[in-house]
Amino acid sequence: MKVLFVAGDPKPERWTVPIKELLPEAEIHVWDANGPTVDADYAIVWQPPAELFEREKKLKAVFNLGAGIDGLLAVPNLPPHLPVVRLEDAGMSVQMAEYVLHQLLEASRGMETYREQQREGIWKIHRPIKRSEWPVGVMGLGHIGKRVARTLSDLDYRVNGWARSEHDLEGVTTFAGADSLPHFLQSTRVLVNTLPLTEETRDILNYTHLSQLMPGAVVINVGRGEHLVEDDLLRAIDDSHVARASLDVFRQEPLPSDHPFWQRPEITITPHISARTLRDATLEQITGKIRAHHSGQSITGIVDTSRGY
Ligand code: OXD
Repeated sequence: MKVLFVAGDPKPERWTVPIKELLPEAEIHVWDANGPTVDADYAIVWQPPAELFEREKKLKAVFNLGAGIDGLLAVPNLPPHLPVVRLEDAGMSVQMAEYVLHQLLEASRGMETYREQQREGIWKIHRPIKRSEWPVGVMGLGHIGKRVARTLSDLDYRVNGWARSEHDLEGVTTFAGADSLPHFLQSTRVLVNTLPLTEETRDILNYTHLSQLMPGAVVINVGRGEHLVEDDLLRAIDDSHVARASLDVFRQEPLPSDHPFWQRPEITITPHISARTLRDATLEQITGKIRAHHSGQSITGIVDTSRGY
């Protein structure tokens, strides 16, 4: 069996050495744009070049080194029937839950105010949090969205969840489909986006939707930059409808240094770190699936490419 590693890591041996340890029966190759065709059986990829699919015609499946497969599905020449396998959790959802909780607490516990007071040497206690004033709405109820929703609901926040299809989640009020979106938004003050990027969800965080949130809204985007209409967020902040936003993903990454978001005190920017790919857990999962697939067993995480996730 031949496995091809295709990710722009300047030190690919950080990946290929553990892959070989986990899959000693395989021949491991690193993608070389100028090198020969490998005739690989499996490719492990992150944002691969289009030439991969022009050259490697014997692939039996392609494994994505991330949860979001929008980048991979956008590659021209991706053969329509090639199974695409996304990363399933592999330590990501717990990181996402931590990130969202941190951003929520910054707002709901007024942490910035206490930091400002410290700078001025002021000891002043503000009124305690009323959880009823901070209903959270999680968009997307996959592995990540569910973990976020469960974490916040365990801390007694009121949590709504919205997804394309029906979900049943203890402690979470769930909404399904486009018709229920207004009701979901109107019941939500802290909007957390964990949706996959598809043609249906692109631009979903737009002014029409943001302005339906409860007043003093907080927007936490850990999905994709293309979910958010950037000017619409600035407009909703200028209207004082959205009080703050925590953004981990952007239409252009790295975020250009002259982007208006940098100058806005209401916006917290992080450089796409809300959930890092954890190498050990990721490779254990992917190599386990390669071995299973190679021996004819069924595997989970195969993307429905017509649905886009
Ligand atoms: C992912 C990401 O999709 O890191 O996993 O963005």
